[in-house]
Amino acid sequence: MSYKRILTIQDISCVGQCSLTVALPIISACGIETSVLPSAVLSTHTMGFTGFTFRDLTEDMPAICAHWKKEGLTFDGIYTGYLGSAKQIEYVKSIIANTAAEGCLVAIDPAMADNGNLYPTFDLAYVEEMKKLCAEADYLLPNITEACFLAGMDYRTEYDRAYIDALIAKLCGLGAKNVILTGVSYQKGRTGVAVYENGEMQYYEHEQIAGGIHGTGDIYASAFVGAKLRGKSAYDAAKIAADYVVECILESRKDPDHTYGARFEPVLGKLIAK
Ligand code: PXL
Repeated sequence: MSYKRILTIQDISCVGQCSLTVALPIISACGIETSVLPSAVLSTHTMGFTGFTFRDLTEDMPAICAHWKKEGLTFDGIYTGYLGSAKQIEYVKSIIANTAAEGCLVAIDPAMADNGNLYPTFDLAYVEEMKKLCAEADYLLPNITEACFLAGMDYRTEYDRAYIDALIAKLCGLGAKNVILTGVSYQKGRTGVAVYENGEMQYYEHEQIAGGIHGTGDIYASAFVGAKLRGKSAYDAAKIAADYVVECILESRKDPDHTYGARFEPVLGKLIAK
């Protein structure tokens, strides 16, 4: 397996176990050089904390991209998550155009919504821009809420296979080549991932652990990207990431007061082993 370098573009939430503070250690643990481009710096993430600071780094992006271009730096993978502004999406597309190595894997986690609602810093104008970024995705990794915003479909908590198929068809209509849809639950107590790749749908189901923990979407996407870049199939990477998230949640449950993020660190060894 050749040594690979990935670029991940998402925010630094200084405290909160999400975005870059999760992606950098997890992808590095997968044995991949991980370059970072912070989209914004926040004192904490935006869910459950109030009064967080927010420094948008949109205007730093063109010069960073120009420097990388001058140095001839390219990436074998580019993975985007929570971004700082709608305008930033234009710059992110330019970074992909200018720094993707041949065969570069582009993974887009729309990271903008959950449980039927957009996160506090986003609006429908951002959703419109995110739709355009979907066209760049070799792998689009939304949860159901994000998929609904992007697809323009109603958010439902109970649904059938036809609803999931319709969501995924609309995401492919935006230009996403393959879709990994998380949080797909067809029966109580169980949840899973719909893996749509090369026109074929597969589903991996596992135990659902009650009570939401923040940041698990970021853990999921990071583990998926790490496993995929290490040569796993999309289905195997989706399964490895799902099992890892379950391990992280079980680990976090040891302290019921620790709800702002998942304790992914003590179980990194299990991910590495896979
Ligand atoms: O986990 C997604 C995420 C990333 N970054 C910030 C967030 C959130 C979700 O709320 O607030 C700043």
